[in-house]
Amino acid sequence: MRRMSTMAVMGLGLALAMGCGSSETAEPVEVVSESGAMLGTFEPEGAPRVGMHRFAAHFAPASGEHDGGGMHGAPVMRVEPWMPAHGHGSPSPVTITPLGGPDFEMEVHFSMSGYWELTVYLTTGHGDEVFVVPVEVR
Ligand SMILES: [Cu+2]
Repeated sequence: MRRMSTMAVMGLGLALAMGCGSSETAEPVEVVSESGAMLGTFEPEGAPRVGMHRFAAHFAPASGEHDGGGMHGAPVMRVEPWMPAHGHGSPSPVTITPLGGPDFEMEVHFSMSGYWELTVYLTTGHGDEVFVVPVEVR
């Protein structure tokens, strides 16, 4: 009897968790590029889960200078997902949609839960920047 009620509670929790991702917090992650020159903001659309997951990406000079000098021309973004604990990437390429200037949308296929890193390569008129974005997938 006790076991039954525990199962029921677990089932309810699972149903709630699967029902609506938007009710959970999905904090934007801010990452400074390896050169220190730029700041990337990566905002998941709902808490990251196994399957396809969308993020908004925004880039700005890390110094806070307002000229946006790092973003001249049309910046190009490339993303490589990686799961360090298991030494594998994603089964599908990341879909990247440029939204103009420093804004992008990306869709990442997480094949399993756990800790992932998204290595983001941004090429601008001023050179290449690399960001390593930590993502906990449930
Ligand atoms: Cu894995």
